[in-house]
Amino acid sequence: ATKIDWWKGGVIYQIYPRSFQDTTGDGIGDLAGITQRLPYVASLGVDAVWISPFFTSPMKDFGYDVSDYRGIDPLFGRMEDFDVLIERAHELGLKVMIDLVMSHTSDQHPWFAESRASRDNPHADWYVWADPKPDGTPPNNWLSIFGGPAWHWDARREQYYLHNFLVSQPDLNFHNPAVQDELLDMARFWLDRGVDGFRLDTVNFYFHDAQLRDNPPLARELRKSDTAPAVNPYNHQSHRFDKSQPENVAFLERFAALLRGYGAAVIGEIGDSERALELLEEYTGVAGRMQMSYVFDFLSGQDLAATRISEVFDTLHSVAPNSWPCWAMSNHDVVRHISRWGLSDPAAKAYATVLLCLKGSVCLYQGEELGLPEADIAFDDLQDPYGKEFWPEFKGRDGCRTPMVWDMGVNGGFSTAKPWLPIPHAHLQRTVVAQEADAQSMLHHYRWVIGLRRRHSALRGGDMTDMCAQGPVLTFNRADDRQTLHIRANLSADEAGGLRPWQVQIIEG
Ligand code: ISL
Repeated sequence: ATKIDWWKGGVIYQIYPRSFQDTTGDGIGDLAGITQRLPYVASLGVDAVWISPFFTSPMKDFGYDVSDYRGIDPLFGRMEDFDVLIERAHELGLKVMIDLVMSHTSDQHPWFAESRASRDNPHADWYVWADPKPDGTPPNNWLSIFGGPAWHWDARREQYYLHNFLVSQPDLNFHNPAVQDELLDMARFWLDRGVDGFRLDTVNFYFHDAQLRDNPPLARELRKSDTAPAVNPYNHQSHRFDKSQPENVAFLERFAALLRGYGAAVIGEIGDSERALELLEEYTGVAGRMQMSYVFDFLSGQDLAATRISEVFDTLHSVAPNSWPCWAMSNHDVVRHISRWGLSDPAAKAYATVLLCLKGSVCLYQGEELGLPEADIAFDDLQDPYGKEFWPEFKGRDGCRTPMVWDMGVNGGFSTAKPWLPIPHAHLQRTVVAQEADAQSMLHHYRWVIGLRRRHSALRGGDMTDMCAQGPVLTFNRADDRQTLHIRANLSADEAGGLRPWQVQIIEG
């Protein structure tokens, strides 16, 4: 049997640093807090952590707007804290993946400060600048994911710059080789500090159409349930990124070559794309430009029926047969799946079991293992700029970003100070300490099913065959050269196919 790489079929635990553990008493989590809680993470049996951005940032998008890629934001600590975190993680057998946001920087980044100062400075061409149309309007019809045009007028340069997200997140010009070289150097910097891999934010957004052509009309009706968060009246033109991107493939190959030298892995986030599955194959298929791709199939929708799961894998089988996806049901951008799908505890347990039996890698989002529901955040407490823009149709992403609840201490043991987002009372019924003491808890269930996956090579790396949905009953097999497992899951609250409500049967043989 060939050696299976750690990431292949691995379970990756996503940590949102602002909300994991505060050690400084400012109501915001930090790196020392993550280190303090690593034994808990290791106790879950996961292979790796993915830590959302902790780099120097004005925090307009809570770290997804970086102003120094090689610095730690003082809110989160210092470089020494990061070195300790890595060392401790490795002692515990955990890999560390960090989140690189390379598509754009903060407008506070020194590169952008210089770039906007004139049209002929060393960084003049590091961002995407364009002249207005003769009538003064933006160069084309591109729209920002976070609302409004994707172009912002800069009075000093008398040009527009491109931003796919916030105005304060100017888009780096990947067509400029100097930009690519610098970003590769930056990745090398973190590899040398010992990280085991990266989550690449918005990997399909790196390159823009160099000819700045208008987007074509909509290829299909925007279905509100398609993307998550569900309601964004402006993002319907983001399919400009779906054009084939030979330049991106070339860049990812350079990135892959760098990683090979370190044995590191990447998981690229393919977002807002109608061609997500084609890109999945292009990036993670036989050519191996990335190890894994983060896909959104289970991060959206009003429910997750057995039929939808089998449809996803049918499509995957025909469109991206050699790909290696990374599945997730929750993350820091979408409504927690317990609330999104209105799941009872038995239902949430069944979905966890199914998720961890699927072929691919799996990302779990902090608090998911506690069965935390989405928090209801009042407008006055709102922090997310995306939410402020679209309230009340879309309430933003704060509801899934509230702090972890550890024990019955003040603020659930998260912080001695008022947390940056309020902790819902309902969450305090579901603390780690309370669930450790209850053999039937969600936490114990996650630990059990993660352990099951660890102990069965077929669940981690085996083939997946014969997937089929009959009504609410999903069946499939996982097999490698050592074992075969038959999985039957009743994804409904009624008896079906001889299974109790929400029962999942895993039979070896
Ligand atoms: O959340 C989404 C649903 O519409 C996606 O479109 C999301 O905006 C996209 O996948 C990019 O997300 C990532 O980059 C953003 C950042 O705000 C998100 O937190 C991050 O996950 C910009 O850097």
